[in-house]
Amino acid sequence: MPEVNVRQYVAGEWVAGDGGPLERRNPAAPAEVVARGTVGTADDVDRAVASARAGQSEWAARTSHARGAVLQAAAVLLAGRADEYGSELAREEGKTLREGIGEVRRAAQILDYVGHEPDRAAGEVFHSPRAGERILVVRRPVGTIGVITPFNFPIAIPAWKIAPALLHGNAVVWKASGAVPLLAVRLVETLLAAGLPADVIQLLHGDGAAGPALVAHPGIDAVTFTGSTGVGRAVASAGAARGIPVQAEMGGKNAAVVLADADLDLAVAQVIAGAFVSTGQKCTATSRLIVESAIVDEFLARLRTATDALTVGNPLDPEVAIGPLVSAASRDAVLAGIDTALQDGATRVTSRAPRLDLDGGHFVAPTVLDCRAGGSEVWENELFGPVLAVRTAQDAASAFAMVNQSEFGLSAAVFTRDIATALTAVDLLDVGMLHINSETAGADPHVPFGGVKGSALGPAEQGTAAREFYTRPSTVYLRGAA
Ligand code: UN1
Repeated sequence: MPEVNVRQYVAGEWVAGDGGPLERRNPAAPAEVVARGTVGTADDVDRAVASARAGQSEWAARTSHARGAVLQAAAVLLAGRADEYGSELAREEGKTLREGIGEVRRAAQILDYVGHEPDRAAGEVFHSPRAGERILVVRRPVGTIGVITPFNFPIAIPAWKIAPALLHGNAVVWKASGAVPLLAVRLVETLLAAGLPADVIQLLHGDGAAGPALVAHPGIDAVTFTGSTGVGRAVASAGAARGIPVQAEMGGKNAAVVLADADLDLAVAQVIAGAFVSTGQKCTATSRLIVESAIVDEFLARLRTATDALTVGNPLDPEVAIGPLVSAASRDAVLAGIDTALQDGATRVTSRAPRLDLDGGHFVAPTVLDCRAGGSEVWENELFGPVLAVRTAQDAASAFAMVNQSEFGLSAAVFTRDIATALTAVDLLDVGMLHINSETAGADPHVPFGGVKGSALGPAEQGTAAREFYTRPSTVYLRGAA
């Protein structure tokens, strides 16, 4: 496929960024350039914010149903291009074609769900202690929202931030990850083709100056961010210094607990999906496995067989289950993390050597590490790759305590056939999302998505929860004049 010249969308025009070159190569075959352009600068941010602010009030003055109709139309357009954009996504990001197409469809589903928000309840009505009065709580737009998105879901995460921001009457200045500029262009093109007014969305590229400039800009009224915990906290402190709300979705070290009474076939399949799909590059990926001691030998044997059977390679090949890491730097960091764990006493459960040299791509074989005798670093810290660290617990109670011994609290999975054990997990686990008998990853558009502890700051995303962040309440004491 030819390389695409990716531009920014600023003040109603597709323009080159003022910054240095941006070049995105296929992580499975780095000789191939997928997209080329230039990155955004603080000047680009200035122009984008000014344009967004100029357009916001007119957009907010439209009915909510009119705004929703634009999102619904965008959903239809996006679904119609799912194969094409999904293939671009796979070439740009490295996840498999099936996942790439699935992600574009998912983005369409999110736009459609949010596009129907006007048909849902819009606020609350309270009684008043005073005769002849009602008290309404209505929701008003926040203003102009800075949106900062990661590489790993190039269109689904942007959709779940941008759609509710727009629906609730805000304008958006979006700084996309420099690793996935092409899908960012596709989403903006789709929204414009669906009838979104030009100045309500602005797109900036790159991982340089634009992000910090956006967060610091006095014209930005709130920032939503997904990425690492380190950057998320920096964004949150910059936001706090300016007195604006920040929503940050950050790291995870998500555990799957497999208890002795679990359906082991189900558990193996789901743990593998959680740990290795998207090459482990999901904040919701399973990166810790806690197995009840009584079944650890059997479970690890099954896990090893199934993991060894996963085909790694070109994500466009339908036989391939696991694509490359997003970059050479990520691959090197993941390989270094594995080495450190092995030097520290962990042992490799899987047969394949982690380093895989295929077409010069950034591949790492899916790797399971037995961390019973060492490897606390890989047990505690997010590697963001296809690496699963394993420890054992004597019983459910100690397994649940281990889940909670983490600075993170995004998602967890518990595999058991005992409903009482499952309900205990519901009560005890400090996570934003708990899966009973399914993998740790995944997020439906109509329910809250979020974490606790080091995994998140601010209100949850998606579903009706999104309204918390993208609106501000206004309490109205309503009386007649008489
Ligand atoms: C999913 O589990 O399907 O960055 C979505 C991430 C999360 C999204 C996960 N914010 O991986």
